Amino acid sequence: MITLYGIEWSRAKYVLFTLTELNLDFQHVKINPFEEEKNAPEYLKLNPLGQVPTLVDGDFVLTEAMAINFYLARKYGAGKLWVNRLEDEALIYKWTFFAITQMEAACVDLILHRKVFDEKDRDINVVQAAEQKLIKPLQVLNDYLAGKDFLVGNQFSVADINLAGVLSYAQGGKYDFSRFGNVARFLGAILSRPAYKKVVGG
Ligand SMILES: N[C@@H](CCC(=O)N[C@@H](CS)C(=O)NCC(=O)O)C(=O)O
Repeated sequence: MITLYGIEWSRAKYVLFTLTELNLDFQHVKINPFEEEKNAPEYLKLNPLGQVPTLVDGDFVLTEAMAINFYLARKYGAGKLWVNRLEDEALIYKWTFFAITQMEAACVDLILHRKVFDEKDRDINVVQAAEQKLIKPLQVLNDYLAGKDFLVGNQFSVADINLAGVLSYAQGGKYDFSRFGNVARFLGAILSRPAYKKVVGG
């Protein structure tokens, strides 16, 4: 039995995207990270940081969204979301770490300060700094995606889920991707997949 904790607009969405692509049966406990339920003693036993997402698969408990996605893709997604060559596996790690270390914080800032927070709590300086921070990695990504539909091995993989999931926060934060045409094309294609639309209710 698989259980996933975390509401769909949180980072749990990366994992929900993977679970849905793999057509796995799972129980979804929609913990809202802005509510105190994240600090309930029973939940803190699973995730001592009081954060989402958390995956429970049988008696195995795993936190950290990207680690969860690697685990699910390897365990249930051979030939679908995982790859065979060691070099391609390394590229899955590379693009996932690129997404979370170079871009995720800025993407989250954009959606918080352009959409989620009340108007009075939004900070234009944070928005501008986030937009600035994204330029270099998006240029690198844009160059890499020239002539490519997917990040790794010419096939859809968990790397596409992870990186597009991160950029979905910038998209939700009204980031204008038009000057990064390859990224815009890639993002449009990955976030149009039926599994993603099912997760976000589109
Ligand atoms: N590195 C963690 C970050 C998890 C995280 O920060 N989740 C947010 C929601 S998107 C959260 O639970 N925030 C509540 C808090 O930090 O108290 C992961 O990727 O799983």
